[in-house]
Amino acid sequence: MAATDAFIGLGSNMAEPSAQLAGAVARLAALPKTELVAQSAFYRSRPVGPQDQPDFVNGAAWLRTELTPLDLLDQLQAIELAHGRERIQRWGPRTLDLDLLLYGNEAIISDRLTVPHAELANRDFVLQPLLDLDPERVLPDGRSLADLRQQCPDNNLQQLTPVARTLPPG
Ligand code: ROI
Repeated sequence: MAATDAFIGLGSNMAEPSAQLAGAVARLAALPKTELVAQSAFYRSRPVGPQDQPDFVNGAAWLRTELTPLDLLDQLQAIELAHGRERIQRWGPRTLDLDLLLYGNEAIISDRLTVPHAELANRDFVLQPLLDLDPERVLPDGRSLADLRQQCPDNNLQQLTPVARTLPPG
């Protein structure tokens, strides 16, 4: 099977968020049939949703994978569990959230998965890390990440780390 470029959103606002994200990137890099192409900068962002919770740290990882979307989703959920994720409160604090944002140029709607991620266009803490990784990227419906970023609400992103590429371009 040919490899597909997949983009994973990372978020945490509990138990040393930056360390949670760094650990998650290491686990993503170790997934079967998968290479880590690059990781975005990490950003501090104000919470969307309930405000009575800590700021988040957000980022994204660019994978090149031969896993199917659902196999990749299973792997993401296993990593979340390994990081002690408990689904207590909708839109509440979490140790680690991994979202399958983009899978090649595919549009997927199933009971377990919506790709591109439903909230992608509305969240600067998702769009900016994606732009770090692939500034030319266009969604399956033809909208560019750059245009969406200009139009979306501002969550006061503050860059914490640099962008890091691990594979040569191509
Ligand atoms: N807010 C920010 N800033 N970052 C997130 O990753 C995030 N994730 C969530 C909710 C609670 C909606 N708010 C968020 O799930």
